[in-house]
Amino acid sequence: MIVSSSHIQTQGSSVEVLLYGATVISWKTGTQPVERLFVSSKAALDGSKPIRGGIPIVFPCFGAPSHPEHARLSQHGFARNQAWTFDSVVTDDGSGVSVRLTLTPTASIKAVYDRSFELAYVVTLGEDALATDLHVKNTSRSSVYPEGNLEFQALFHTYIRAPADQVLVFPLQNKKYYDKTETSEEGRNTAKTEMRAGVDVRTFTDSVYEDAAMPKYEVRWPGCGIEIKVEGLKDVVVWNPQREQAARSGTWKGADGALIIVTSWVCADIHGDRERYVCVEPGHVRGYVKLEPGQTWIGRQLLRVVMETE
Ligand code: TA6
Repeated sequence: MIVSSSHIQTQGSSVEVLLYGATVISWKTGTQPVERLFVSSKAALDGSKPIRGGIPIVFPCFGAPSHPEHARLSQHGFARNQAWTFDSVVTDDGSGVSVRLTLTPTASIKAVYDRSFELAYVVTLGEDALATDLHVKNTSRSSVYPEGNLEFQALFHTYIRAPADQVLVFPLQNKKYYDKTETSEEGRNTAKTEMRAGVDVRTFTDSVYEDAAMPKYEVRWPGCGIEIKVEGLKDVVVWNPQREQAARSGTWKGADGALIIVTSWVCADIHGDRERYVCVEPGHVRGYVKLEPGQTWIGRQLLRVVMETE
């Protein structure tokens, strides 16, 4: 289904964006140049399924749908598995080159989602920086409240190429988060407070930091660092599946009345290459953005290589 990709290059840096999902699948910087994003060796790049890597766009729902309007959608919504339309190349004042892609309700989207919207995605390549801006416009003409309202979640599911056993994410200390690795619903819905100065992903990590709203995050490992500045994105997710461990344990009464206690650990490397990336995902995923007819929302991340020793 991939129609084509858009490839822009400036001063050695380059970015490649597939029209499928408007997914950035490569961002290279420097004179080498060095690839800064991770795409799994198990990723399908033929449009058959969402790409495991790069920067998938999550819209209009994050994770399993929970809003009534999203009931027929799959995990992370539809933006990442639709063919977007190439709109234009925008060369700005020399600080970078931008491409603009758009997505409006297609027949396949309308079959599962009956809201009026227009998405525009602007990817801007600078010398050592990459910006991704998602514009969401409520194009409903309904003046009837609340039918015309658009309620959604949005997130950049950014896979940063880094050694998972050494990388740390700053600054999240004292931030409230929800731990999706908890095995109970109650555990997953109980807020925790981050005590660490730097968050690691040496073990299975799937943490949703609410209202982290930092002007910038830093992803650091020996010899390199990526800075992520955000606008309009109040939450951030840190994820690496490592060996997702599903503990199956419990106590059952055997036929003869004896107690049977079972504890088994199932390790699954279902994602592949887990040791070579960390996902740092700015978004609005706790609660919903609410747009009235005619309103537009913009979420932006600016990635920059801030430190590298040759
Ligand atoms: O952002 C973290 C997460 O929500 C994880 O829970 C995991 O599901 C990951 O996204 C990947 O989701 P995917 O649908 O791409 O397999």
